[in-house]
Amino acid sequence: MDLFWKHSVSNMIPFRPTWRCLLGIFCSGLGMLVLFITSTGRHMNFAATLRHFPVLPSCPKTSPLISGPIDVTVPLELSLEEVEKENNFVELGGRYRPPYCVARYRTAIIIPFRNRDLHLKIFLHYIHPLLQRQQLNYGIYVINQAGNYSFNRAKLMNVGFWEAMLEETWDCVFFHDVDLIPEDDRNIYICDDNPKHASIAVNKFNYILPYSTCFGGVSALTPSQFYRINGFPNNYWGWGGEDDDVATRVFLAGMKISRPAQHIGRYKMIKHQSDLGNTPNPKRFDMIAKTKQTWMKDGWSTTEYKVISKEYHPLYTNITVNIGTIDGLQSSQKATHETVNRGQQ
Ligand code: UDH
Ligand code: NGS
Repeated sequence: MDLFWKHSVSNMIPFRPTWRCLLGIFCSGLGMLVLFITSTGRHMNFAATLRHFPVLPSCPKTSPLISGPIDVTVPLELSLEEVEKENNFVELGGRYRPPYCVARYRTAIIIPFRNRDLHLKIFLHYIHPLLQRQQLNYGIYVINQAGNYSFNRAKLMNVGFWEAMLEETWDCVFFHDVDLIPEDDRNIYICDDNPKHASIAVNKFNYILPYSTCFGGVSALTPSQFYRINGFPNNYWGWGGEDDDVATRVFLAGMKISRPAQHIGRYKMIKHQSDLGNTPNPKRFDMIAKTKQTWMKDGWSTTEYKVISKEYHPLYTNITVNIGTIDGLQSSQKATHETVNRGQQ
């Protein structure tokens, strides 16, 4: 061995494979094989093993795997187990990094949720392969509102932002309705220089933006853009208006809405009935007229909630939260009664 070093290193003799060296290569190969065999479990697969070797190149700026339009159907018979099997490279909690290159972008997807299991299954079936083709480092967070008080989409978004950022410093956060399925994988799930409204062409509206300040469905902000608008409002209980409030925040914070091209920002909305507990909020028009006075006082920094449970499922992280009621976090009893009344209006 001494002789080997003396000759090959000290004397700067060009490298020549010796039987010792070949033995070394053989042993490393054997080591890799053992690692591969011992890591065939779902969440410690070969791709994950590869990542322990810091030799991966950066992913290209534009993924070569992107192909364009996607034919979205609603596969009702598909089971969640089948969707899990389709997505073998996804790690526990719905986390993924490309196995063959280092992702340039890290994106968290936040889904406001209650009682939409069928939609979630279809969403996962389409979104995982799309995000993988885009070569992103991503995580999927389902923020499940506990109880049956009025739904509060915007507050769940604030909760999702907090919870996702606790786990990782994401570059970009997508706020995503569960019933919207992207129909083109050139609609890249990364952030822009301004807050982005991604779902600009939805089949429900004949693929036309319904109004110029529309910001509902799917939107994306960097953490700094999110802080700049003070996040989403917390006090829109029931359907409507909260996304208009966010659009106004974007303008008040001196930014504008960025959008993908019309032929790319296409989505299919899964048909559904109105949900119990999400009837139109009769106060929404008054509220959106006052965003200028409220946006600094009410936002992500004032979001109060309690995490009830956090579960790492194979394809998503499920965070069930108590977000309280219109009266705050404590008075859920009185407010549940109000919900029932409101539902009967
Ligand atoms: N959501 C739930 N559960 C609910 C309500 C809403 O998970 O009970 C989430 C879900 O992610 C959904 C999003 O909040 O995609 C937005 O809610 P929505 O789908 O009710 O709102 P949207 O504006 O549709 O997309 C409203 C159409 C209601 C049907 C009206 C029929 N006339
Ligand atoms: C507006 C709502 C928005 C909603 C948008 C599209 O009128 O919250 O319609 O709704 N604003 C108000 O009601 C003030 S949709 O048909 O997609 O459900 O996002």
